[in-house]
Amino acid sequence: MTMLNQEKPMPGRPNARRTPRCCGVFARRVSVLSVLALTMASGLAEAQVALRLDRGVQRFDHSAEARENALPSISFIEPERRERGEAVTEGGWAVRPEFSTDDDGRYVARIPLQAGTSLYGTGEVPGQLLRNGRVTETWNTDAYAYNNNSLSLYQSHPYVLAVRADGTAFGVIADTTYRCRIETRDDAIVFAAEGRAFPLIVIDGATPQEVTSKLAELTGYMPMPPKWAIGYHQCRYSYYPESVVRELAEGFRKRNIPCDVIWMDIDYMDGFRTFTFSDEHFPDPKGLNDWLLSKGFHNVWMINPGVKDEEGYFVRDQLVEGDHAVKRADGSTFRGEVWPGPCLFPDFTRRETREWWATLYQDFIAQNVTGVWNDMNEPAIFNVESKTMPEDNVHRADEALGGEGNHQRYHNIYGMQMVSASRDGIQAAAPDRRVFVLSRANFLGGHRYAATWSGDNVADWDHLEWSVSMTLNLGLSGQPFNGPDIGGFAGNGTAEMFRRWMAVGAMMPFARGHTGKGNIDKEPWSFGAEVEATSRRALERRYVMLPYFYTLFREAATTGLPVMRPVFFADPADPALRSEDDAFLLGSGVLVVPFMTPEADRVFALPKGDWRRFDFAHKIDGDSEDEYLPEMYLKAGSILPTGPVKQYVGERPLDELTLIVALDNNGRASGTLYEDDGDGHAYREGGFRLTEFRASLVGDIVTVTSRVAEGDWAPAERRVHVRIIHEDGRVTTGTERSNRPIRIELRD
Ligand code: NBV
Repeated sequence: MTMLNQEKPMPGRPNARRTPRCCGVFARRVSVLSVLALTMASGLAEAQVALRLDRGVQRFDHSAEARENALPSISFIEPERRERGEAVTEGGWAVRPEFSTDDDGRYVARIPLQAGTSLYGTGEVPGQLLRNGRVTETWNTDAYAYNNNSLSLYQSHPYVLAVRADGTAFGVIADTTYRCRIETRDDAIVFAAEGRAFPLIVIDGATPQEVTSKLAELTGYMPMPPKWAIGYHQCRYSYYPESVVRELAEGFRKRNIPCDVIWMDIDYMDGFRTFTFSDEHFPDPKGLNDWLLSKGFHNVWMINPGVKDEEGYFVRDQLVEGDHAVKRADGSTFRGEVWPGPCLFPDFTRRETREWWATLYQDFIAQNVTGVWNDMNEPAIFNVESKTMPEDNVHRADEALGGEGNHQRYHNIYGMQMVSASRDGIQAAAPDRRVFVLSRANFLGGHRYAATWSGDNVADWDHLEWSVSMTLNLGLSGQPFNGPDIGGFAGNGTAEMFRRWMAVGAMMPFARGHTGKGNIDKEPWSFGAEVEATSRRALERRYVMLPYFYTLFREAATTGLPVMRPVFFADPADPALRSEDDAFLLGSGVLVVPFMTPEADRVFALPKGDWRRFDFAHKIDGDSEDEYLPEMYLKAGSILPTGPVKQYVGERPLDELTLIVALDNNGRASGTLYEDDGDGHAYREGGFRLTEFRASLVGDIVTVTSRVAEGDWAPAERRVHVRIIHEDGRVTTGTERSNRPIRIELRD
C-alpha cells in the first residue's frame, strides 16, 4: 500500500515566473477584503457573488465584475448552463472559496478544507492516487519519459475531487483554460491561474460517486465506443512495412492470443506528411486494412497536427488557401518544426478550420481506416525550449470559445479542439459507424471527443504502478476511456515487468501494448513461453469479461461513473482505503488485486465486507495457478456476466453467457448486462438490451431469473450458465436456455 502524505508540496515551476501578459481587470494584488469592498461598491452584497446552477452545484466568482468578464466555459457541454442560475443571497455553503491574486498577478481561489479530507483528480498526473501534498500545473506538455516531479503532462484537468473524513464529497472546477497551478494541500485546495479571473464551480455530493456523476452531467458523457475498441490493441513505433503488419497479425492468430486492433505509427506516412501513405511501405493501405478486417483486426492510423510547409502538398496548399494557420503576434504565419521539418499548424479554435480538417478524413477513411490517433497535439514543437508555440501566437477563435486570443489562453484546448474536428470528420466519412479517436493531449470535457492514453511513460516499476493511479485519477476527472502504454514506451524493461504489466493492463479500460523506436520487441510473445502464457491468460480474461466491460462502458456513457474505480469507492468513509492505489474496482462489484512488484509481502487495504475470490479456471487453462494474474473478487450480492474466450470481439456471439454469482447473507444477488450491435447508432433508438439478473435462495434452491429492463434489441437464443461462488470457495453450477429461470440445488 502506498504511504499516505509522504510527499511535501513541490516547489514552483523551475523556470522563472512570468507576469501574465494579459491585463484583465484584476491584474494587480487584490485581497479578499478589497474584493468585498469592490462588490459592495458595485451595489451587490458579497453573498450574491455565488450562483446556484443546479442542486448541489454553485458557481463562485472573484467578484461581480469578474463574473461579467468571465470567458466562456470550454468544459461544460452546455456553456450557457454556467451562466444561468439563481443568485444565492445567504451564505452557509458547505464549501466556501476565498479569492485573491498573488504576487505574480495570478488569480487565486483557495478552498479551505476540513481535517481528514482526501484529494484526487487533477487529471493526468504521475505518482500516487491520493493527491494531498502535491502540485500540478495545467499546461499540456510533451513530457517524454516523465517522472514523479513532472508538474505538467499531456492533458489538463483543472478539477479536484475532495472526499471528507465522513465520506461525503465535493468537486471543484477552476473553469479556466489558462495555465493553472493546483496545490492540493491538506488544509486547502489552491488554484492560481494566469490570464483572467475564472469562475469556480463547486459540486457537492453525498458520496464521491454522486460528485463524479454530476461532473459528467455538467461536462458531458463519453460517447459509446465501437465494441472492438475495448478489445486488446497492439502498437509499436512503428510496425512497417506492411509485411511486418501482416506478420504481426498472423502472429496473434497463430498463437491464439486475443487481439482486436493493429496500430500504424508515423512511419506509415510519406515523409511524415499527415494524411498521406508511404508508397514504398504502404502501397495499398485499403488492401491491407481489408486483409486485416478479414482476419478480425481493426486498424488505427496516426494523424498529427503539424502540416509540412511544402508547396504542392495538398494539405498544406488547402491550409494556406483557406487561411487556416495559427498566426504569430505580428500577423504572419507561424512555423514550427516537427517530424516533417518546418510545419504550419491548423488553428483548430476556428470553426472554419475544424470543418476543413474534418473534410480531410473523407479520403483517409475511404481506405477502410477504422480508427485514428492524434499525437503531438499539445501542440509539441521541436527545438524550442518551451516545447510548444510562442504564447503570444494568435488564435482566431470562435466567439463561442471566447473570440480571438493568444496561445497562452488557447494552448490547453488546442488538442481538444483538434479531436473535436477529427471526430466530426471521421463520423461524416463513415456515418453508420461509431468513431474511435485516441488523443495524447486533451482538456477537461475532452472525453466527449476522444479516448486518451498516458503518453510516453517509461518501462520501469514506478510507471507500472502509476499506470493504475493515473488511470484512476483520469477517470475521476471525467475521462473514463484511458490507459497506459502496457510494457512502457521509453526503454526496454524486463520480462518480469512486462509479464506483470500485461497481467494488470489487460484489466484497464483502454488496453494497448506499445513501445518506442529502437526498443526490443514487446509483443506478448517476445519474452519467451512463460510470459507469453501469462499474457494470453490475461487477455483471455479481458475477453471473458467483455460482457461486463461493455456494460461498464455503457454505464460510463450514461452516468459518468468511470469503468475503473478507486477502492475507496467501496466505502468512502473508511480512511484505510483512501490511499489504496495498488488495487482497483471494475464497476462496483469486482475488485482487482494485481501484483505489480515481485515483493511477496505486499499489503493491500481492501474494503470491509464479503468479497469472494473467484477465477476463470473453467474457461482459461492455468488461470488459477498463474501467480502473475491479479486476484479477482466479487462483492457478495453481485452477478458478473461473462462470455466465451474469443480471439477478437466480433469472432462469435455471446453464447454461452456465464453468470458468476455471489449471494449476500440474505441469499440474494443482482447484476446487469448491456448488449447492442457493438457498432453503429441503432442503440440510440432503442437498439440495445439491458438485462437485469436476480438470484435468490429459498430453502436450498437458488433461482436465477432475468428481465429485460430496457431496449428492443434481442440476442439469439443462447445457453446461460450459472456459477455460484460460496464463501468457502466452493462453486455450484447450473445451465438453461435463454430467459428461462435457472434453478440450482445447493447440496453438499
Ligand atoms: O509517433 C511516434 C511517437 C508515438 O509512438 C508515441 O506514442 C507518442 O506519444 N510519438 C509520441 C512521437 C515521438 C516520441 C518520441
